[in-house]
Amino acid sequence: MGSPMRACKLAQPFIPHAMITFYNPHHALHQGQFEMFRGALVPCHEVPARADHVLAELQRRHLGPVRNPQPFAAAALESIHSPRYLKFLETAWSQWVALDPANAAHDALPSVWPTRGFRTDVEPDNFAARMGLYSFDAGSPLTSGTWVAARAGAECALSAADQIAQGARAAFALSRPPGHHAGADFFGGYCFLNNAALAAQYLRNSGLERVAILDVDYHHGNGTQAIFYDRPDVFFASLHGDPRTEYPFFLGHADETGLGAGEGANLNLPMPRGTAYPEWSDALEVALAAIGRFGAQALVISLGVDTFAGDPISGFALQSDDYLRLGERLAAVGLPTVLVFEGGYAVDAVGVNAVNVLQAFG
Ligand code: B3N
Ligand code: ZN
Repeated sequence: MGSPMRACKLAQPFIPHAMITFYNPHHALHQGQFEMFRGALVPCHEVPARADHVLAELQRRHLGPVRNPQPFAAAALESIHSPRYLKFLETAWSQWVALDPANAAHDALPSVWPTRGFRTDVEPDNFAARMGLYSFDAGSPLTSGTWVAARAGAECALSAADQIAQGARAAFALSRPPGHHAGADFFGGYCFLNNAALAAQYLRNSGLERVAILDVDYHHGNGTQAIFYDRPDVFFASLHGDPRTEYPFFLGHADETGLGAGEGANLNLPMPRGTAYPEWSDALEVALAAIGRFGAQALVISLGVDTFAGDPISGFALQSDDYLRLGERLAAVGLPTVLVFEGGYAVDAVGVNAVNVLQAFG
């Protein structure tokens, strides 16, 4: 008797319960040229090759199926982001080129922002002013393909969350551009749509009452924190470089514990430059214990691997093997888990490091 399984034509070896990956087929449409650093334009660190390396390593190790994301209605993005911000992102490139056709040759970067005492309720007509209204740094170039790439990246996170809602143990969103710095109505830190927040909200909407987000990227996930700061139903825990010295500088201190109904549902564990796995994993245990006390029914991991010792823009000292230990530890939590790709700029190592987490997760 032939089984239905034998009739299937599998592109990859069949591995029972293998983690599914949702890969953004449009990610390379977002390819910034330069970011501002210390007064100069330097080549972007957040490059398409990052995701290409992760995909290649996944395929080299035959770590489960890789699928394109499914499409989602606008309401899915509006569950986290404001309609006026989404409209801006969708139309920004055509507005930029309409200013001057020559603009098509280079990316749009903000240069003016509303700081304390300025108004943000009135959307300016001026394009540069709108860029500033909807951003917080000059390191995140907006390109011709940013909207299409960011939307498909968000759909990877939503598709991964949908797998969990349907009973899968784990799913990986190979999203690019990353997301955890993006707020409800602002971009920055190479991020435009908050993929992890969208996944967490999707899980809430699918009936789970308590969801935890654990952010292990080197940089504090200021956007994710801001989105859920006053909410008791989504716990946010973050391990990151101390914002007194590390980007994004203005959020991520240990005394940020949540607001109002969300008091107690935010945990920041900042650490000094040079932190290596022994101390870092102590903080991981603190975060996991808090997530356990919260009673999370599912976990979303903001999986940045810019904690790697060789990362060119970060300051921790994790080694490639440490990501195997991280994956094992996350699996031991025993919760349905969405893993969402965030930072990691040591391009030659990013595939090995990210896939070490996934392989050890099992
Ligand atoms: O921190 C930087 C930065 C540091 C070093 C650089 N070199 C050595 C040229 C260049 C830039 N820039 C601020 C923007 C950092 C965005 C981080 C995005 C991220 O990974 N978030 O998780
Ligand atoms: Zn990062």
